[in-house]
Amino acid sequence: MLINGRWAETWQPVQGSDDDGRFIRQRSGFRDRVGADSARGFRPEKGRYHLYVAYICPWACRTLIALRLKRLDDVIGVTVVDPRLGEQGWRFSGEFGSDRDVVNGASYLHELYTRADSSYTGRATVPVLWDKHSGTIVNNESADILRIFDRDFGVLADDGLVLRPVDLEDEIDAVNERLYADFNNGVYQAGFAGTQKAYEEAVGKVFATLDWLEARLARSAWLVGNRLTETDIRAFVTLIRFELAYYGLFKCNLRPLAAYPAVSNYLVRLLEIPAFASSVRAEHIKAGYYSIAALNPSGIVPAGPRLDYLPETLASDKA
Ligand SMILES: N[C@@H](CCC(=O)N[C@@H](CS)C(=O)NCC(=O)O)C(=O)O
Repeated sequence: MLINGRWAETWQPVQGSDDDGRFIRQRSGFRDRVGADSARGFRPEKGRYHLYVAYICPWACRTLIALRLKRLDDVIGVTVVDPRLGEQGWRFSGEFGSDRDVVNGASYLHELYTRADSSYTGRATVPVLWDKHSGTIVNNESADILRIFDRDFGVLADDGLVLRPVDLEDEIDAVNERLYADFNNGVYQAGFAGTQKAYEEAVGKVFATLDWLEARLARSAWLVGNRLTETDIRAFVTLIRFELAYYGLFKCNLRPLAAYPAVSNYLVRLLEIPAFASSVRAEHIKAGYYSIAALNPSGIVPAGPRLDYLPETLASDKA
């Protein structure tokens, strides 16, 4: 991570933990908006902003899906980091189906953080929404970036689809809260638990949430209301990684997804939407998660699983 603007230690995956060995995620440091709500005057403009993502990362991929659903592809550029986190964190190598940083010419993502704040202390995480105009980070919190894409780009975005419609706000927020705590972050709490107790607590929450999702999706095609919302994006990014990484590496293995027919059908339906499918690179997900030496010292990436619901094209792009 960065301490006072200097890369201080070899990268390690555990962000923080409490006295019982529970994994704690760092809070994001850059939280501005674009448009009327921007504290620093970031205006919505075509070609001005750039999004840095990793295909392995569920948080980054939720912003990528939102960008494509809102048809902002021509307005905001995208750069993809390498799937494996190295000694200096996320790298731009142009190898493994990832990109070089043509916007800033950086070799590592942490360089963008110190360009934005020369005394930055914290982890250099994806996603990053970068302003090319003033050479700084607008926001590095995926939940905010999702809403920036949904609301802040006005006529530059497709307003035919609203990811957090006003009439559904309360329910979206309530479902998101449970999804985040017990599922999106719950799988990480299972994977990075420092004690048996913390692991069992986390894995229990993950599968209780899958039971709950199954019941909701048996009644309705979408998680909230009768249309696609940001809640579906939040559920998708964890579901698509479930069997590729969390079931094995994070020990979330009480049951496979196939034990949840409504959830499985929902995942297949979401994969039919190009914005969702194009955010998936199975080989990046496997290579990235299984490169975490603390959890997989040999570095061996499993051959499977073969997932019937995953189109061949998404499983390729060898990392
Ligand atoms: N709160 C952030 C979390 C992002 C996050 O934790 N990203 C991970 C990848 S999945 C990361 O970049 N980790 C690098 C590190 O911890 O050094 C968000 O949702 O945007």
